[in-house]
Amino acid sequence: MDKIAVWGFRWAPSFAQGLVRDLRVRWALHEAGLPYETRLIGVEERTSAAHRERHPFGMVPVFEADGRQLIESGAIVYAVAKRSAALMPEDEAGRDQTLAWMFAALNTVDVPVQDLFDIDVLHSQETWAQLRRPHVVKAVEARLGELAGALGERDYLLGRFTAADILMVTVLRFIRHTDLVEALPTLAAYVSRCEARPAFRDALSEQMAEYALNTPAAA
Ligand SMILES: N[C@@H](CCC(=O)N[C@@H](CS)C(=O)NCC(=O)O)C(=O)O
Repeated sequence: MDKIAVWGFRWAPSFAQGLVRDLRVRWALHEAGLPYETRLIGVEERTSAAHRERHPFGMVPVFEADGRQLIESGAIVYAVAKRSAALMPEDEAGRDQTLAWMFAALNTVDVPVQDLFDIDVLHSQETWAQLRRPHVVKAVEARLGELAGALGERDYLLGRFTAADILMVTVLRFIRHTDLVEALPTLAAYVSRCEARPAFRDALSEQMAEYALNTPAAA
């Protein structure tokens, strides 16, 4: 992969800092040892014609490598992982398992996690949110219990670190405002283990440094 660029937001409010999904792309690139440039846009630019051309839903991240652009953080992390043994085993069975757990992160764990994030962080004052919260907490607890069971005593989802861990951990970070992960010691240790990786720390500190540099005067 040559000339890699990642689109993210120039700045994000504190509740979103460290969650914006270009983080998972940056993390994958650091793990793979692939240098990249960032292209930062203002939140207001996401609906501009220029950005819509890059991303039909007006979101970040967008990824560009070798002159080709890609949307969807899961697909982007997969595209990087396909090219790096650091992110995915080279045998077919290992690749299939990595992809399965990438889908599990984004399609099975993320759904209740995002429900809870919406309730607690985006809509906490709404009556519907307060009414719905107990049901969603139960759904998240059940899913996290199952995830902890599947992880068992392994260090990473597939034993060795893969792209699936990048997606799972960046999904779980969306409920960092709760103690639901901490309630499951093996899962909490897994998240800490992944977040202690130099590639994660580099990716996060780069994203945070850009936000710090671009903090609006009124924030
Ligand atoms: N499924 C998409 C979701 C991307 C997404 O939700 N991006 C957020 C930032 S983390 C965004 O751009 N939000 C702006 C908006 O929804 O208008 C992916 O994983 O790339």
